[in-house]
Amino acid sequence: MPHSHEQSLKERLGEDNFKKIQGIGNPSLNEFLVKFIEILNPEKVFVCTDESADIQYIREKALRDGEEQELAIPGQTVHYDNYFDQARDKKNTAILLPKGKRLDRVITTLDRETGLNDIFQILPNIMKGKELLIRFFCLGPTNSHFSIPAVQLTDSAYVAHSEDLLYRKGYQEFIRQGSGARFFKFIHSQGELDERKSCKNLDQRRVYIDLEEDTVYCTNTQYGGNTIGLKKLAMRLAINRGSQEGWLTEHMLVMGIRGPQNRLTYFTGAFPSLCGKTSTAMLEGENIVGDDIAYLRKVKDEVRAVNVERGIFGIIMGINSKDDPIQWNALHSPNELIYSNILVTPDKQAFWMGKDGEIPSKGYNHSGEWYPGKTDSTGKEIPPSHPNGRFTISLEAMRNLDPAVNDPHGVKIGGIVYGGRDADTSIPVEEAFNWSHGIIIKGAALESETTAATLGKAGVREFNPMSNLDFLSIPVGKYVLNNLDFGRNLPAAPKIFSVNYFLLDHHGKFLNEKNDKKIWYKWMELRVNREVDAIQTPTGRIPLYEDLKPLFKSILNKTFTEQNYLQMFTIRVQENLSKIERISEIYRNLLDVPSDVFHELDAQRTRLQSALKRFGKYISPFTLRGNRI
Ligand code: OXD
Ligand code: MN
Repeated sequence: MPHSHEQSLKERLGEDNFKKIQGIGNPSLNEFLVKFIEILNPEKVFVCTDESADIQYIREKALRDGEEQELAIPGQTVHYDNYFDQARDKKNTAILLPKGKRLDRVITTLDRETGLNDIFQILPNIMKGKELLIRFFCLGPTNSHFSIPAVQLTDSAYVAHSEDLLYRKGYQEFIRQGSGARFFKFIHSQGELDERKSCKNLDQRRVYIDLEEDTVYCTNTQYGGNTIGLKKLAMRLAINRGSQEGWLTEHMLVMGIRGPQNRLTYFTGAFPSLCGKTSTAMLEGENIVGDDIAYLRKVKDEVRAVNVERGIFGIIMGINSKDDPIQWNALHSPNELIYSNILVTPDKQAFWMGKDGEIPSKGYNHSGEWYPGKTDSTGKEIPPSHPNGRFTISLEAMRNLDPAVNDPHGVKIGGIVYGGRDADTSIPVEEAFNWSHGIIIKGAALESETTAATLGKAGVREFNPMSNLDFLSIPVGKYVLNNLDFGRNLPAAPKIFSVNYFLLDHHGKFLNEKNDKKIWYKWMELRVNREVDAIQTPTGRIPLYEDLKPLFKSILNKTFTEQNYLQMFTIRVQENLSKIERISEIYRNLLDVPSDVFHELDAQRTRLQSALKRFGKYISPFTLRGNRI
């Protein structure tokens, strides 16, 4: 390395840490480190390799610094974020846009120069008196054409520890990729902390994504969705890179569904946050590969997918022994895991909303000491745990982990599923007519009600194409085109489906129980393998009653009546037409929208209008029984 870099790094890092960086031998990494160590100006620097002693140092530091506290079950800790920093902060998260480039208004952007000026006012000396932790990870399996190395700079041992549970080790991967490695860079500082170890300067909370430099800056925030660089921040960088190279980064689970004779068919599934993605990936008896982010590539006419991560940053609310046996078991065994923003009782037991058992009468949570009826400064009652409280755990703690999870070639995808939180329009499961219908009508036209995973009001219906809108770093139209092109010329593209776990009846009651989703996946598995027929409707292909009934009986031991089927699978024509109008209007105002989007939307409208004339506003699935294919 140039003499000046070497000198500067040696001085700042000390002999041992310097050797670790020298071992990687990547000049752009050295340059990056020299620049930012100077700006952040920490008192100390620790370089973490893949060695267990280094990783242990980070775990212990999180406890020493009070960012985590130990719980009664060995290996478990709890962490708290600032009371007002409990979700992804969309308002202060921006893609930095170079002059002359355009992005849609639905994506928050900031002129690049303005953003960099702003962040470079906040960063100088932000780590004064603190220890900077430098960690190396790999997005996707190591030793694979999916692998993307990444370096994280942070002053939070909680962030560095979480990443250890969530991502594959990357120090060796940096070495393997050599000096040409195109790595992602993440710089995080939680800034000043108060006595409760929560961020003092939320007004300087920033998350800026610089696509030009593959770098993300993030300051004065603690919530994992804002700070764990490799999670939602890396997605923006990867979407941009994949768009240039012809592969996809999706907000998707990856899982294997078992069919007859133990056949395993892999699916990906896109759902907005807090809409059942993790609980789907955790279905008992099926195999999990990943629960949140997938890279998809075409290899020899097949769609192959990998889990970008190796752990779960899961939502804890609602997890109970009956509905979530796999997670329950992992949470009650001595596994290394970090809870965040839950209630901890005086005897160090973890409690969250929806857990089995009584609500404790006191404890400690994200608001400090907690008791039932406690209100916050706005007069709002504080629940025992935050609805977006989380648990961070390695997938290895899950007994349903798929053996192919680290396969450098990924798994072959047979089906792609899109789902949102939709009270009144989409039926529980439906297959698209073909790739383009699926990508546009099931994926690009997805709507979902907002949840506690982002700051702001929950329950508002929002456009969320492929459940990926929050993470897009390219125009929506271009993103949709990339998806269309991805499957266009494949001889056997994966089948595309929609699911809706949140459909209500006319009295506002959920039409499905939490575990009914298992049946939808079993049916999709049979469809992918061409073992059952379907009924053609104006919106897609739906299951036959005769196929669902035995699945409900044999898998859930439930009697699925004709009345259940009728209620769930009645096509709601008017609601679907209104949705087409809403979505068409949105796309008319977006950039670079491919004409296929309007063709598919128009064709769906025409089918629905003629069905409306013929059958009225609600079409019973029994009426359409003759359209069997
Ligand atoms: C997540 C999210 O944490 O999407 O996965 O918010
Ligand atoms: Mn997510």
